[in-house]
Amino acid sequence: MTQAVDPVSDDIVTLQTHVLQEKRRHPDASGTLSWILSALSISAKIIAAQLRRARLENVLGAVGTENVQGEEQQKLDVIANTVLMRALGSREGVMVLASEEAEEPVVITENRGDDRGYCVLFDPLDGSSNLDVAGGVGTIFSILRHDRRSSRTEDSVLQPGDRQVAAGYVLYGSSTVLVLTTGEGVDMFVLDTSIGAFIRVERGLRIPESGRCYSLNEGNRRSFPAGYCAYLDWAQGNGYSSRYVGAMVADVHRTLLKGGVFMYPPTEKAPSGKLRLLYEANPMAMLIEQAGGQATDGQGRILEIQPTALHQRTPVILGSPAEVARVSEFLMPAPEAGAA
Ligand code: AHM
Ligand code: MG
Repeated sequence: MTQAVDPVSDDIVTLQTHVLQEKRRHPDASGTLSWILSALSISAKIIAAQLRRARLENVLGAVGTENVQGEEQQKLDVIANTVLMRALGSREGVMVLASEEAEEPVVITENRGDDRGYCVLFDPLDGSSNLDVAGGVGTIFSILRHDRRSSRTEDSVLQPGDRQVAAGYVLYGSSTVLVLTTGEGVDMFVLDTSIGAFIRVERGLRIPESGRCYSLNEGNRRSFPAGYCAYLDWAQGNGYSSRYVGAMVADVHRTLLKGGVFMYPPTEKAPSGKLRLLYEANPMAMLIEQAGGQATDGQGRILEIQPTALHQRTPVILGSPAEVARVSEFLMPAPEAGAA
């Protein structure tokens, strides 16, 4: 017996159609955001194709240069960055582009004294140390409306994460998955390479309320603040599993779908953690909150942090609300002896 098809709930929706549908719900929108999302989608397809052929084309390994954070740049970091800069830089309405791979934001259009136009911030190829072993890597992006109050156009990128109008990531894994929020829930798309289109596979994605899994680099445990170690002792005593790819996009994607908690705590080497606020933590925090989860730096919501520098770092704890709440409890300072 063939299964009945419901033409409404079983409809085939590409990312492009999805974006047009969203725009139709906001008739006043200029359409600029749709153009930006389309540039991100094209970039993701190009990067996915490059990654698949990387070993064959001999573009694996380091370039021999370091980026602004003193990290060794992989050839594919540079390629992915160039693809995004080219695709986004020519889109009308893009005012500023900021990348993990570039020291300063790139101003495309100068401040015209209004709020029209957008800043797009991205980590072109996150987790790129996984490339040589064909592991999962990703692109992370954050979109802010231009802030006309900023004295210099490029300072417009320094807005707290709760001002993001859209955020998402692309996971280049066993399939290419794009996860997107425009502030009204989280939707997931998978690249159908045979037709070259992202197809929507999930609407209104919700993170599980809890999940018995933690994800962090336990090799750094000796230099974690005591609260994290106490949480790990608790989790291990309660039968939790550990999963860590070492690529934020892959680890956050698993956490989003299966539940649990992902963390990058402060360490001796990186006292503010390793992950960057503006183009790693903020977009992931927006996605996780939009899916019903929580994201904190151990003290408060990541999305409320006022940034002061493009490449600033922050500790990250994000995932299922019950698990983030539990980690936060372990991080609370013990009440002073004798306190009422
Ligand atoms: P990158 O942007 O230079 O690739 O670094 C960020 C990556 C994240 O994807 C991942 O969560 C983290 O670094 C892993 O760091 P570590 O190897 O210290 O566990
Ligand atoms: Mg990164």
